[in-house]
Amino acid sequence: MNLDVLKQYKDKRIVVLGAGLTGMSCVRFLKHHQITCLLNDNREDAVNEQEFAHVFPANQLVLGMWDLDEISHADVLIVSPGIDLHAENLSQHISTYCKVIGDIELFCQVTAKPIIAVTGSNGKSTVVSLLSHIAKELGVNMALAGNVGTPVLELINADVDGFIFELSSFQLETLESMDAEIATVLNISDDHLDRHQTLENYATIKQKVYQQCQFAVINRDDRASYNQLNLPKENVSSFGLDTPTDDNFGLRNVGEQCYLAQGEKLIVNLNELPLAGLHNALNYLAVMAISARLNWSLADVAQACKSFYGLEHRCQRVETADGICWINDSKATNVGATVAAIDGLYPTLSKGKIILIAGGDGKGADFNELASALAHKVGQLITIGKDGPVIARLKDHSLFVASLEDAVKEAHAKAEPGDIVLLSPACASLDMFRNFAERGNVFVQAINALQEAT
Ligand code: UMA
Ligand code: ADP
Repeated sequence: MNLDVLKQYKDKRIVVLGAGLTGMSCVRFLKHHQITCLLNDNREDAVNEQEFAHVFPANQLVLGMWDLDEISHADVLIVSPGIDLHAENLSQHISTYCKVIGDIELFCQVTAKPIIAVTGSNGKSTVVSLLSHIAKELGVNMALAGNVGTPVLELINADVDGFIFELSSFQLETLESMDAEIATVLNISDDHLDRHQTLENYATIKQKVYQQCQFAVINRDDRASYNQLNLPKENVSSFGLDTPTDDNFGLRNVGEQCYLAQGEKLIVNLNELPLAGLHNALNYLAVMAISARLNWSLADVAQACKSFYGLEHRCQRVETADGICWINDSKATNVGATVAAIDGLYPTLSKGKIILIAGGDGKGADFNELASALAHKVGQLITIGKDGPVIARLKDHSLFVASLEDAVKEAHAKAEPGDIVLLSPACASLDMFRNFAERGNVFVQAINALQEAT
């Protein structure tokens, strides 16, 4: 670790914005290195003041409002990812001499260990969790952190050989010193446009990982995810659904069977892998490309993939005895994820229809990109939440209902054996729920309640 870097933070006015997981990890890290800071959160009850004073006696705490005086005099602002400096009108108070960073930047300034950085609009958590699972199966000691849940600084002292990071666009905004061993932007589709304004701006932020890595794994099917790439050819490998050339990754058909392949070499039959749908085939291919660069045996990697059954709330089947296939895809918080779920499930219908439950907070997305899938692959649309009425307008005979429980009741009334009822909201959950996990759990509970009642 390069702890000398931290000298620049000693005796500086440091303000940490946000007292959530990230903010608290920063305060703890700074305290560990005898660096004091002020923690500021505009929520009144963000932390217990007495407890904070006890654990961090040298630090100041300001809750319930932005401390504009401190912010405007700060030398360093460490900003939590959920805080939009523009929306909060904070940027106008930040001096031109102030360094604005995030927790990932602080981590990268200090660490010398290899980092695998994964970003993109969809599939990040699946890919990093799968990579972490494979590392364990292969006996490679790597820690998983970032947007997936554990703030990176919590693990900075971990006794590991390297880190697997899931990075969000919010975290990338304040990152400039990463030197990742491998980085990938899995894909780009509308997300967080309420914060990033345009898709171009969002794609540019995502591609910052390619300016801060030694080797890039790109999705050749999604030009917007790599159109700013500026690395020599030998430092790039690609994945896509077409037949791969050279040492790149893709799909190869042999008779009726479809294989993951590197160039001409077959790696594993897609049928042998647990995660269904072409979007997951892409996720597997990205993982293979990263693994190859790490010199992991692809046969061993394929074997390890067979024992990874996916994460909760991502196209997960809810067991029932009613002959209806209920699917919880609550983590589909943007249009791209919902289109991927519909496209992936539609070919599995032998008869019947898809009943889609969608809606919530669309974060400024353009829902028209759902129109084609709704028209051709969805039989009935039921919507909920803030943007439910807007989505309902995209399909005839749609229903807009007041709650997820009501949506489940309506879906049950309209469903016949052989149908799929898919909760894939294309929206964030925060207008109705604490998070996507609560939304998924409410969905499952409502299904179970119906099963008991009938
Ligand atoms: N806060 C304010 N004012 C604001 C916004 C937030 O004071 O305008 C305060 C809140 O009162 C709260 C704190 O900031 O006390 C929360 O900070 P935060 O929203 O940055 O959340 P953290 O708890 O630090 O969690 C963050 C990520 N959250 C977001 O990006 C919104 C977590 O990703 C991440 O797991 C965690 O850091 C560890 O790295 C969550 C997420 O929703 C899962 N990510 C988005 C996504 O996946 O789409 C990007
Ligand atoms: P993220 O961490 O990027 O949000 P997740 O792995 O949690 O990604 O998956 C989020 C949603 O996106 C789920 O609904 C999942 O089914 C869908 N999804 C997963 N991988 C992809 C992909 N490669 N392309 C499109 N959608 C995907």
